[in-house]
Amino acid sequence: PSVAEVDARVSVCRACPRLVAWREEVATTGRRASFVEQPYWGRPGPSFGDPEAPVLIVGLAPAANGTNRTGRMFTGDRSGDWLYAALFRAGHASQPTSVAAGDGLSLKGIRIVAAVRCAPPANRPTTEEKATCSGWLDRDLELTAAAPTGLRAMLALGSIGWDAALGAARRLGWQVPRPKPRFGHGAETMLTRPDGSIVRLLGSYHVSQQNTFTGKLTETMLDEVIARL
Ligand code: DU
Ligand code: SF4
Repeated sequence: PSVAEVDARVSVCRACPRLVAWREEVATTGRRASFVEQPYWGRPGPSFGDPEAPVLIVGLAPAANGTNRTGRMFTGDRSGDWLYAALFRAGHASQPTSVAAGDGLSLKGIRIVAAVRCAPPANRPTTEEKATCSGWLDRDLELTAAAPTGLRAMLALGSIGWDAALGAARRLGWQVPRPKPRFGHGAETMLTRPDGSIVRLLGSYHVSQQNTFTGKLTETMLDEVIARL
């Protein structure tokens, strides 16, 4: 399949009963007051960005009133404000803001995916939900790696993204260093594909308000790790 086909298929996935119920509840009766007049997407979030990107950014999961509302990765929430502003500073995004589909935003050289594609209650997917959704991430890595440009690097936002990227690499038969590389801000490891090509995996603290409001993740810290991609 192509990237577009995988995106189309993931956008109608209903494999996780708890997440299907939550994403649809938030989208109907549970809308945030400030968005109550808006239609909500209420489905899984497909990948977004350059379909032939050499770099993938691996997030955690859609935000209930962000991607679950707008249908686009990191769009319409504070995490996205941080991420896209940084991608714009680095020259990868056509504009610093990501408001909604149709706002003119495009990414160059970067595609954004996530460990889990449906908004989880309290932003916490279960172990089973992470395992169920992992097949979609496998396809993203596989397709990107097989594209003419190839996959050169991944940036995992947070430890769930990091573990998901390592899991996908293992399932695809890529060599992952042992012991398992540890997540941290600025962590880096190298994954080796069966043809010998190298995919770098970098880690960054997640761009969630928990980290950006408290100063655990600063703009400089994020810019530095994006520059290394
Ligand atoms: O229509 P399309 O060119 O296949 O683009 C689909 C979707 O992907 C669009 O919302 C922009 C985004 N995109 C991008 O961000 N960067 C690219 O290089 C190509 C497409
Ligand atoms: Fe499907 Fe993933 Fe959503 Fe589960 S989290 S329903 S596997 S898209």
